[in-house]
Amino acid sequence: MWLNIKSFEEYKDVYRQSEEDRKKFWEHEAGTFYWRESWDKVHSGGFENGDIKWFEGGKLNITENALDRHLNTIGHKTAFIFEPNHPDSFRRTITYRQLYEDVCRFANVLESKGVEKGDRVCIYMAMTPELIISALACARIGAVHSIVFAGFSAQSLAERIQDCDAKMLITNDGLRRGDKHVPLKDISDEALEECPTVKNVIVCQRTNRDIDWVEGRDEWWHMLIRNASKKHTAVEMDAEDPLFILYTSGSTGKPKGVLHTCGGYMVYTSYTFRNVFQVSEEDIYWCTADAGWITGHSYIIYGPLFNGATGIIFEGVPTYPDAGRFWEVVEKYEVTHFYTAPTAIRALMSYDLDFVKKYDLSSLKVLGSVGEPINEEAWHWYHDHVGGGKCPIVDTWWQTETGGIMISPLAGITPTKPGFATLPLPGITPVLMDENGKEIGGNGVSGNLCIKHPWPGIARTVWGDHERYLQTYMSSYKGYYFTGDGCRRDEEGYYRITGRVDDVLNVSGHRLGTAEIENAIDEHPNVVETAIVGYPHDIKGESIFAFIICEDQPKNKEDFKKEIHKLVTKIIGPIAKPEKIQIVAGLPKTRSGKIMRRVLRKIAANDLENLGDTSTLLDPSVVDEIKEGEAF
Ligand code: 6R9
Repeated sequence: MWLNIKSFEEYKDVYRQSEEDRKKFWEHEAGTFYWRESWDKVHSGGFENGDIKWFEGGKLNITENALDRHLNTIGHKTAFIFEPNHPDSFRRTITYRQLYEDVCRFANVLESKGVEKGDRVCIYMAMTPELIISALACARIGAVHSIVFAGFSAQSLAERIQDCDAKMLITNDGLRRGDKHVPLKDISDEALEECPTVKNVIVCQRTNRDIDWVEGRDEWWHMLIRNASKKHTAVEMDAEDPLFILYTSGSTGKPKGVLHTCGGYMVYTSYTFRNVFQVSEEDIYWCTADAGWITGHSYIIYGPLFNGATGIIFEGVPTYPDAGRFWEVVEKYEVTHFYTAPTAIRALMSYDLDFVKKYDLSSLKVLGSVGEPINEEAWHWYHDHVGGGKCPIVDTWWQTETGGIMISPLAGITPTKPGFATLPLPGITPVLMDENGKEIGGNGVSGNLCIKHPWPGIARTVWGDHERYLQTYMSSYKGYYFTGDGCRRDEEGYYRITGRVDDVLNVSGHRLGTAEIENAIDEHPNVVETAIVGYPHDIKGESIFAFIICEDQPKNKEDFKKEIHKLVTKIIGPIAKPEKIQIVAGLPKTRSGKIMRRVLRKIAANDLENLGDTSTLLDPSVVDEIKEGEAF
């Protein structure tokens, strides 16, 4: 029987057991899945050498656990409800059997196009069932999926395709998100000019707009699946074979392709989904994320399917056609579990409460939060007005690299506290580190958050750059995984994540590297150098501030800002546009040439009193000059 914790006492008990014998704990969890052959070794490797393996030698196909296994028991149960961008558009439900057949059909299509085990397939699609079918079909044939959020630019898409040498691209003609239209096929065409490895493009119809067509390369989804068989024998994978790559921003350089493998990721996402959300058979679970982010991978696609849950695939945005959209959907499908990001809550809080009150939200049992720290005001609004004061909030802390939820309340079981991710899941050992790289013991302390022991869901490498993997996560504190987050453990031992301590921004729950944005802005012919920092923002959590050194003073600042926005949108995507720009003569640099961002962050936040020690700067006078300048 798989683990399904039902009381706080049991949680504490299980946590203790997991600490006493980690291997036994995870082996038990893994034993609840269908494996074609059992593993030779539960676990090997560690953070010292970054050679972590789980369930090695075990043979499986993850889709047999997500789909085939359910056919005889819940084949007729709804796996997904698809809710389109506009409430009046065509919506549909898909049972587990239908999903299984669709995945098999598409797996056959992929194989007929020559995609083989280990090949990379890039998916750049609207939030529709076909996105999920594409990912699962890749997993079924052993191809590695790389889903790219359909808000990224052609250049970002091209970089991600090139980095992993993807052989195929699956996309839509276009998509609608709120009242915006995104021409996915045009963007793909532009990206593919730079991507010689892509031999086939499969286009799924969504907007029916005119698109260009490359004969011999492009094919329609609906034509290809027409005669494909609905039966497919899944390809056997080793537990440690790659499952997917997902690109995420780091503090330096271009985005990294975080790699997850089949066995460990399966065990971890399934276990965390079941215990955190406590979804039962009749429940309707809705995670509002996009499948282009890790939350979508783990808690729209994989975790819920392993557990036979009914989920919602939502194509839209919270404020279209109006700010009642989320609550309209909750009422319509009698959603029981609702999982979203603080930025969405804060955005909706700014509208009239009538948008919430208009709908019957009494079906809700559990609310979830993910992506960034949730401020107390948003927590209370969510709790009182959405949850009617009766639904526990699970504030789930985790990362692309962790594969699944790490620190979180178990719904209805762990006593919650606003702003706290509360306690680690059994099997996870968080530690706080001081500046000297030593563990900080006891409670009522703050430090950098590390994880002490490997868990099955941890990313195994950065695609094509294992050195960077070691450097980023395993070198700051030898023998530990470093999360990049700061954290406080209060008197009761509860964890509160305070935000990134590295050069990663979290804008509306999206991770962006400062270096990435700086590099994009530096492409402007009139820009000499840029320094990006984040500053607090009421809705986005954090917003982007650019300090720019120009060659010549721009004649018109507003025009300059527009040019910068256009450039950033082209190179990265609209989410990376700086909200504020200030033109400066110099940047505060240390003698070793590093930008002292701490000072710029204070200036951006208009906290000019406590700039701290600036004596180590090469030229401390630049700080005064920047303080006096004005942003636009
Ligand atoms: C799942 C996801 C990871 C970063 C992480 C942290 C922040 C995520 C949080 C949270 C406070 C929470 N973060 N969940 N901070 N409380 N409940 O968001 O992955 O996109 O990789 O971002 O997001 O800073 O390090 P990812």
